[in-house]
Amino acid sequence: MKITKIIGREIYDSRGMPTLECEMFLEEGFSVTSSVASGVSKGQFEAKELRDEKRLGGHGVSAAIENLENIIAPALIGQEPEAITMDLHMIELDGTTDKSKLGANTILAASMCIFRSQALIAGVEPYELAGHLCDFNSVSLPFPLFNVINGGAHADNNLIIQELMVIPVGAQSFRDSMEGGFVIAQELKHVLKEKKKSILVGDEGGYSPQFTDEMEAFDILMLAIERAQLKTGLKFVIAIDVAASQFYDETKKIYKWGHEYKTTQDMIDWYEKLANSYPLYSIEDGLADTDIEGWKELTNRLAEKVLIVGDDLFASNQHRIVQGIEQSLATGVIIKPNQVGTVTETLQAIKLCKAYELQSIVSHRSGETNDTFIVDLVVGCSVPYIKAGGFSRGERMAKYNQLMRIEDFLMFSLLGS
Ligand code: 2PG
Ligand code: MG
Repeated sequence: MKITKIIGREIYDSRGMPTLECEMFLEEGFSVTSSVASGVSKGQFEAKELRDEKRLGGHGVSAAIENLENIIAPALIGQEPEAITMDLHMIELDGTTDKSKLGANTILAASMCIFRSQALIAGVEPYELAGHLCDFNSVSLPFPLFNVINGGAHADNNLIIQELMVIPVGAQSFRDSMEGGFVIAQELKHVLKEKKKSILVGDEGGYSPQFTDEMEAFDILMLAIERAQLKTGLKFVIAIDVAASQFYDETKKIYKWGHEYKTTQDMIDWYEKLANSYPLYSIEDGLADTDIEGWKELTNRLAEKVLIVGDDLFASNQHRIVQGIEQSLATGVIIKPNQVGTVTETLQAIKLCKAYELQSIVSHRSGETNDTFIVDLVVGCSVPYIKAGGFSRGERMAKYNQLMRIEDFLMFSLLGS
């Protein structure tokens, strides 16, 4: 079944910003659609999305649509969809190392449609195709990292840390994890109300009130965790995304921490204190993406106790992940398709992490759509963790709900009913 037509469409994401949707038509009247997420705390090593120069305040995607319809479409139309060869072909058409010519958003929108078309034609679920392309022969459901408190660039409050997340431990199924997520979100809401704090949510669906300082946020979260543990019998551990590249001064090699300044050493000492005081499971982007010596020390000092995760540091880029492996920079890697711009490269990054026993966490972006592609990556490649936002907002719940549908489907197939 061949590709007959490809069109681009400007839609609006969860923050009301323009983004790209791609529709791919196949013979016999079939079609598939994809849409691309976008970050606000973007790393400098990510593939570049293409935005219009002036339209819609410089956020429009009409140039990306032109590239999709006039450059990518003619190269794909008339052929059977085939993810790997077509992704490589688009990389060649672009010709840059960061996809800045055609745009990582343009290429990824097409790439996800090619992938979905290939699965459709083969009569398999997209997650099965993901596993097949990576040579994995089992599927699994992940642990969710529920982002319950939003700060940094994702909220209008004074919290420096971008994300405080909780992971339910001991759940027997993904559905059980979701019940844990429900209870923790409700309990946190009650605690915040008792403390007379706002329960408005930020970009990723976590609460975003003002706090006296970071410690108050941790202490309030602990109160909710204690109550949720009593109610559910589950254990909850904390994951944080500091997004430290956002407040690092590269020339002075210093972190601007509110009204203070912290050295790399101060940051690491603080994380050690946190790890000794709270059930801290992981620290993402605890240091900036260029503070390489700092990452070495952070991992050296804390990796026994806490998962040390690189996001901006790796930008889902295989070359950067290899450097991280060689220099022992981290023990975990965030995987985001739009950081690299093709499904194939995303799958390769996951495979690399598996081969070198780095924990991978597939992640959404702060600007999301209802596209649930990341769910297929997680399940098909048995990625242990997914980070898809708080326990609210439709675009975040779309991912979690799809995971429950897949779990039901897998259970039914297993039980033969
Ligand atoms: C991150 C992401 C997602 P953004 O830093 O991990 O939470 O944020 O999409 O804004 O880069
Ligand atoms: Mg991050």
